[in-house]
Amino acid sequence: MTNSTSIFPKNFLWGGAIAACQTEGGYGKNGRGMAVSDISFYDSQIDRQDLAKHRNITTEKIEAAITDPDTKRYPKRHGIDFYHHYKEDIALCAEMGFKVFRFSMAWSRIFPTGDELTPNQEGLAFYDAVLTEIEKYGMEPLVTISHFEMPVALVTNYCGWTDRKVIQLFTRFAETLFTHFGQRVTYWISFNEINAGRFSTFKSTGVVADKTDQYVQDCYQAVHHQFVAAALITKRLHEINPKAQMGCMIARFTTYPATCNPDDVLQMMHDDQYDNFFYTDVMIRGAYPGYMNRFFKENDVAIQWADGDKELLATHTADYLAFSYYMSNISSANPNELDQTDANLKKGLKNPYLESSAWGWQIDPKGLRYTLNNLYDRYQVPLFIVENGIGAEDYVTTDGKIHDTYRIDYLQKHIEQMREAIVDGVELIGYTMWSSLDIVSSGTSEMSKRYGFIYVDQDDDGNGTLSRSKKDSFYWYQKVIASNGADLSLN
Ligand code: BGP
Repeated sequence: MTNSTSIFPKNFLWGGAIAACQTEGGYGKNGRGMAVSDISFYDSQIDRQDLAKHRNITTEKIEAAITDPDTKRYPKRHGIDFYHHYKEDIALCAEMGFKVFRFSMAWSRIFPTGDELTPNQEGLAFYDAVLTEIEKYGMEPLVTISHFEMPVALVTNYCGWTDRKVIQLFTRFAETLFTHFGQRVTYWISFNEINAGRFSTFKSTGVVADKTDQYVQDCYQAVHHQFVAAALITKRLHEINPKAQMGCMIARFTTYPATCNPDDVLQMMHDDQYDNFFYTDVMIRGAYPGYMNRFFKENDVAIQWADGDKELLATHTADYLAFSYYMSNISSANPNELDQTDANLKKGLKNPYLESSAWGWQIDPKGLRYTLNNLYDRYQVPLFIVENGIGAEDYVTTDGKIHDTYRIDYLQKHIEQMREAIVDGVELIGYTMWSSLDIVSSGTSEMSKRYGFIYVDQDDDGNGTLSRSKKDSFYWYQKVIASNGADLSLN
């Protein structure tokens, strides 16, 4: 169904998303400190179907990167130079008709080592200027406070989020944003994909596997500190700006049982509980769920609680549930019987009923409708899709166009399912497609894995003019927004 009267609420927040660590550049500029994202390197020999070795950051790689001044080898240090192109980029998003613009404020641009008592004013001034551009076009800013960008000094000095002291440092960072930007921002997200603390630990919590002999314990203790920090800043946000809303966010790993065998169904139940619901149960229901007692016992995890933690989690829960959705996976009691494929943040098992992207991510629009119903039935809070899109190798044709019909097809099918979910009764408040422009890939640091409505002339080695060009999907999305989701037709 591509043409219909709009099902979407009249104030539906259509937009797109980016992250500071994948777009800004401005590395070392105006006081910005080194972030964990600056350790991510591009590897031309990367195996797109097996990113595990690329995700494993070692102490050796960290130490080498910290002393390496090169920027091209570390693509997130230059991003797409949003730091100098933000006015043009925001104007292009406004031309598409965006109602909301999702971006993150890099912690190390405001507190370079994370430990300072006062913020870097030049960093605040940059985000003042970004907000001014967003406001100029009547868009709502949606600000992610932590998007895999913690100062690397917190890793070397505190072992990342395993140290409870980081709660106080993060709260200082967030309070600085709330007081400085005050009423200019209504929608906030505490942690991008907080469940990445289990699947991509270094960039999410700063835990380094070869630095600990209790890796799983440290993963969950670090996430516990993030839960407490999220509750604390939610409390402070509501005190500072009662109209503002704090979202929690997960990477939604939607998964199906490989067969109707009860063993596969139980595996799906556990995967769903441990990989998804644990995080949103704590941040929306306000308490650790009972099923985690079994998991912690079976994995020798003993969370260290401080006085007041339980009350904080119970009292200051998230106002809405944000999530990223790219693909779906399979759960099997006998995973070795199925072929593997790659997926966001971790590997998955192949679903014979689904096509995959060139990076192996399984494309499942109906899985989005299932996910929306599943999450809304469980939590009855507003839902916000803050990442959805397809990474692909886009090419500029001789006539200077970029015919990304596969991206239009992907988005059209997913938006159709969003429409169905709304008819199913789901309260969906917004959609920020990943990503507004082509940016440096989070998992692989490639530029060639392109997601944007806007093509950016830069290759995997950081060469290019950085010129911005409108893809076919730019014009398509412009029409989708103008019709409030009623007209999804290709031409
Ligand atoms: C999510 C991140 C985003 C985005 C997305 C796509 O985990 O929140 O930053 O990058 O993944 O992943 P990738 O860029 O690795 O294709």
